[in-house]
Amino acid sequence: MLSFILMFTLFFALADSRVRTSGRLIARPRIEKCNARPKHYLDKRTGHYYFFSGKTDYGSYEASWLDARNICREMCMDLVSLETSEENMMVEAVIKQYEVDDIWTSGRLCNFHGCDAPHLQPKNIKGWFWSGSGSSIPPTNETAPGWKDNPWSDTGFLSQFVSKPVPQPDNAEYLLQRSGVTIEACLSVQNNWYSDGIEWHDAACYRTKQFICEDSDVMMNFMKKTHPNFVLR
Ligand SMILES: [Ca+2]
Ligand SMILES: [Ca+2]
Repeated sequence: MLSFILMFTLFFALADSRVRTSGRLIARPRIEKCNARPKHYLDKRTGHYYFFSGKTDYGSYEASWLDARNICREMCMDLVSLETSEENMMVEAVIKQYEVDDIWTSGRLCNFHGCDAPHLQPKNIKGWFWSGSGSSIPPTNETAPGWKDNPWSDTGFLSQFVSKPVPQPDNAEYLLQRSGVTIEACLSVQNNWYSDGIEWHDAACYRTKQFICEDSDVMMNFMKKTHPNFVLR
């Protein structure tokens, strides 16, 4: 159901470039950018290429979550969706190798119109999904099948205020300063901010980070439909 809602939303977003999220445009893919996209890593099982922004002309540039998504989407990609522990290990290796503080993934809290379905409750546990692929993220308080442990950090910013660790997602920024933009609705992979290693954290989407893009089947299919002679390289 969630993926249907997402596909539906995406269809109209693509069909009408005036559709806005968070007050800004959703970018359409562009042929020349798709074919010139950087290819740093390949997942042989899916044929998906990935790139890390810090290894490109973007250098140390950091983008908000939506801006980072749009950069990826213009290249027939999207922010990385970590459906498998292999992909997660690849991201961990990149963060380690380049000593990155944190990166954006496509992970998103379903906290907008159409997210009231019972199977998405409670939202902080069952309401997360990969906006890049449309698939849901396993419950945040469990270790998913095929994973060696739960990738969400078991601690974070709020832990200092109470006597026990407060696991992620904790919506900390919103709890400390309630406003429309401080909701921690986007998923970043952070490098040892709380002596917790390289782990998943919910973070406010306006914050700027480096990012990893992954080939998007949705973007590529859109290009094939709208440009029948398009051959992606
Ligand atoms: Ca993926
Ligand atoms: Ca958090």
